[in-house]
Amino acid sequence: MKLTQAQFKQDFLAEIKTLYATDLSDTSKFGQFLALGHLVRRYDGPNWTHTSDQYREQDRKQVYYFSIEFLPGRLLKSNLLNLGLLDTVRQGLKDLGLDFDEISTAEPDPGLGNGGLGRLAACYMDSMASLGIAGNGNGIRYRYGLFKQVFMDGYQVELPDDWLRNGNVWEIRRENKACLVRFGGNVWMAPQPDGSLKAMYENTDDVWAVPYDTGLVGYRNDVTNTLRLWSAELPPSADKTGFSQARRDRIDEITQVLYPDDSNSAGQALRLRQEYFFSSAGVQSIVRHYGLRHQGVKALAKKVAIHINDTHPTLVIPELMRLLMDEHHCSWEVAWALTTQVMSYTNHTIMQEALETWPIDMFKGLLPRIYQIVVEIDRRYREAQTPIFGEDLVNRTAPLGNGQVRMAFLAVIGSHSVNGVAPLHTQLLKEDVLRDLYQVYPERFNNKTNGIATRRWQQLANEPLSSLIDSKIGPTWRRQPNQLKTLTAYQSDAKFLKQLTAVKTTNKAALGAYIKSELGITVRTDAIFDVQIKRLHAYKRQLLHVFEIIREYLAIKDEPKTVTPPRVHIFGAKAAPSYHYAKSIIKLINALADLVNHDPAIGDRLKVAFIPNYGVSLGELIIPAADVSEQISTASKEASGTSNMKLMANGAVSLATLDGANIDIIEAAGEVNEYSFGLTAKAVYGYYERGDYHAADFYKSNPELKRVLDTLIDGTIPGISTEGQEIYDSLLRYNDEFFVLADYESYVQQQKQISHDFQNQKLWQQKALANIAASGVFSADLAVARYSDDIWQVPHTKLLN
Ligand code: NTF
Repeated sequence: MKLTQAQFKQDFLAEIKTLYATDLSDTSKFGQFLALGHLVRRYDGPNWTHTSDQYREQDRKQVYYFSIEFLPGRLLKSNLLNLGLLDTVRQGLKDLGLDFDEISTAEPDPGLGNGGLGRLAACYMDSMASLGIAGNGNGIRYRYGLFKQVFMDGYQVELPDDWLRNGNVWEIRRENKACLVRFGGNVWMAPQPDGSLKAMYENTDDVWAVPYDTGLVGYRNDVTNTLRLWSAELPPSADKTGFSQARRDRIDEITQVLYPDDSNSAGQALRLRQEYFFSSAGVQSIVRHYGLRHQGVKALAKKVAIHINDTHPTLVIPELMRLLMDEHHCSWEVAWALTTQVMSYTNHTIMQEALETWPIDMFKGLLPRIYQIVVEIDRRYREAQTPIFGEDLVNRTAPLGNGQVRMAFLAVIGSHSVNGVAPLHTQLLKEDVLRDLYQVYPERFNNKTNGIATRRWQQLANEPLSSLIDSKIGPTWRRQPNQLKTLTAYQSDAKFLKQLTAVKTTNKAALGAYIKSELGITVRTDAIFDVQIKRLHAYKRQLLHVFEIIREYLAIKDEPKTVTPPRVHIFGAKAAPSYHYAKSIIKLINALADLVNHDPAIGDRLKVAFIPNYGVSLGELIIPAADVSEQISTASKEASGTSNMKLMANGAVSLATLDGANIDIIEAAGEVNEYSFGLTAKAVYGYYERGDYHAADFYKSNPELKRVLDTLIDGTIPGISTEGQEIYDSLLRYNDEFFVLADYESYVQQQKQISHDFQNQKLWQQKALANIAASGVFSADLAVARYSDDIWQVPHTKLLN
């Protein structure tokens, strides 16, 4: 949109007056942020209204992306960027004596996701808006986000993440769009005079689902889509009938807090209630919209695509069946045909414990009508498939089995498309995790490699790099990220490579200042910034990284005269509160950091910075400063990874196992520009099949590894007597489930190579540049365009290849 600086300043000052009845000088940073937020809402208002109107008038097919997590990050700066107002506002504020960055960082970070899954959902929403796709997000408005992480004595302590404390300037409460979600009670089908059956309910526990809408601004295209998050409240009828405090608590609980686990979904009834709550409310609002508009819902599949982001929203399948049959009088056959055409499902992990299942008794008690429908889906599936695939396979794959409702199976059976998130992951779904269902529905399986929103992860997070890129290849890449590949032409441009180093140094200084203020650690900007940022999980193997730090520490102590480039090892990771082992590793890292950072013999050659409370905003600070991107999961375990792509796009080289999308990154940037190591997925599966992995052999045969491991229990690292022993035992007594010891040697080899190569800055920056140039293929825009073409069948702005 067009806005002059003068107009902006006038609007901003007026907004301050309206909101606070005082002068600018009397307002806080947060107050200024809020005023800006209101202003942006006003500037974007016409686009948002216009977009919704257009979708309705043109009767466009719409995508509804259902996800139990969304991690959008701060919105002020990204909305300004996308509206094309960032420079005007920044300059205008400067004229008023204000600093935009200080104001924008006063915005709280919505902590409404655990990690990759939620952030991916946010990146895809951004891309849908930017590609002009009629896309809607559907999720939960958690009162409290994932916990705020602090360290006390090196241990993780979880504090409430009260992100809504000061309200949320971006959302609109739309009570007129609320709907009722029913739990429990009894249900029966009563014959009607016209011969149909009507679902009758009694003694249900009713919850009022109230939507809060947030505008998702597309990149300079006048499109603003909607993210709809549902909040659980007492139904208005409670005013008349009265209610108990217990009932109110039971309702409040549903949207009170985000479940803090990602890969382990413990079978808790509350989680199931959350899942049905937002699935039901979302599907009800879709059907209401189309039911009203089309006088019936027969055309639904032409107008609606519902995407199931991991298994959590799988109940959209029986819920849509329920609405079509019970409220819109469709036959089972018609309802089922519509449902499977509308639904598509993405799987995000092969970790067995994350394939959600619910005990039938719990499920039946909470969702009696939905259970009846699942029983019928199960019955029909068995009836249709047993003659073809035999009883054994059908028993293994039916929605109901072993006393459980199996959500992933239900999702596959009720969708027309099932995708994994990187080629290796999709292959493993076909060969292992969902092998049997792949026999039944081979045509449904496809791969959609993940992508990242380059606007946030390059343009917003790394302005110095973005300007440098503009100066070389012009700004087209900002809309067409694939154009970054034209940067390859500058591989031998010595001046440009130096400028890249300078950009990196600037970003390292910014991160260094944060590390200094938060942790009191001084880091050198000429050090290698070696970064591992992701949830703390055994399979992600932060432990392997720890072993390298111990090795480096011992090496400096042994041979203080040997010259190696200084290193800063940077971690960001939250552990699920109930994940004891992961928390022990946090303690280990902090204890090691204490030892290393304070050892005068080490000086500034080696530093360890575990930055607490990692999230989107910290990612924006850390990623642009990284030299090395640690992507070191046990091959086969990381479905894709997305921090690998963000780090690559900011010129970090990957130190990576052949896992998830690492494989594709290595292929895209070229093997010589990354550092790969370790067992392949095939080798890991080989160990499983033969059952001949003996971790102790590696310990016995490698004296350096033995020495490193022994520091866990010999007092070298103070303060970890129980944690050290526990970790040591996990490796040697319980045989190292994630093959840390098997990969140690090749990992260390590559770390040494990195130290060697980093000293040749020209060579290093060539690798960095190769990564940036190849990163465009991992843009979320391209990924979302593929979903649109292959799965959702909706039009979008064309992208260059
Ligand atoms: C995560 N899965 C995977 O662990 C990552 O590899 C992947 O990049 C992201 O999804 C996005 O696809 C989950 O968070 C979950 F919940 F499935 F475990």
